[in-house]
Amino acid sequence: MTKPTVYGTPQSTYVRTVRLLLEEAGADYDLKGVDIFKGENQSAEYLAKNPFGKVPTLEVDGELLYETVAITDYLDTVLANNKFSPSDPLRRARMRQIMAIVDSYLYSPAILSIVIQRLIVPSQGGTTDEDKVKNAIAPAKAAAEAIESLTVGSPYLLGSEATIADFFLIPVFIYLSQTPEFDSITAQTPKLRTWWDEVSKLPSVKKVCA
Ligand SMILES: N[C@@H](CCC(=O)N[C@@H](CS)C(=O)NCC(=O)O)C(=O)O
Repeated sequence: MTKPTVYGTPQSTYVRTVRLLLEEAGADYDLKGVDIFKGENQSAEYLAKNPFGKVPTLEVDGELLYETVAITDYLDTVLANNKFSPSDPLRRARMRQIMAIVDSYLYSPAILSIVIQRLIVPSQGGTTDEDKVKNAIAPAKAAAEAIESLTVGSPYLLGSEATIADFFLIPVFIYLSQTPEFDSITAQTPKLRTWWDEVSKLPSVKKVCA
């Protein structure tokens, strides 16, 4: 297998998900910048790699792969001997369930509404849309509480070993924990708080999410 190349913006949560797996697997890889803040993901060159203009895209052995679920599954298999996917069918299903909750119910309110309005908009000189933030708290809280009900919470979401589910949730928490809404969203999720205290100290997290 050739050295994998990840195309994407280093600040992207999904790019970070893929990089966390690569770092935890001890793999060598290249990161090629595609800056979503400058619209580089909409260039003809990038759309030829990923027709949806989303980051990340992975290139390996002349093949292009997009969608973080597919990329992480592939890398876990070829680079880590499935170390990050439980072999027990129910725990594996729980891992996929948490990943799907992050994708379908957490990412949008947490990142697209709260984080963008609280962190990105003001950093670009704009004014936070308080209504957008307010309306996103309940769905983000519901998603966090659903994950709470499925997690062990210490040290990793599903027990003693990190799984791909951890790599999906960590990048969202990195940003969300920097907003004032984090406390209310995680008020009823003590296991996730313990989990967050532990995983946020991992060297891979410090490296990828710095
Ligand atoms: N379903 C995609 C989602 C990836 C995604 O939403 N990436 C964001 C950055 S975190 C992106 O590319 N945003 C740029 C845009 O939507 O124009 C995946 O799993 O890879």
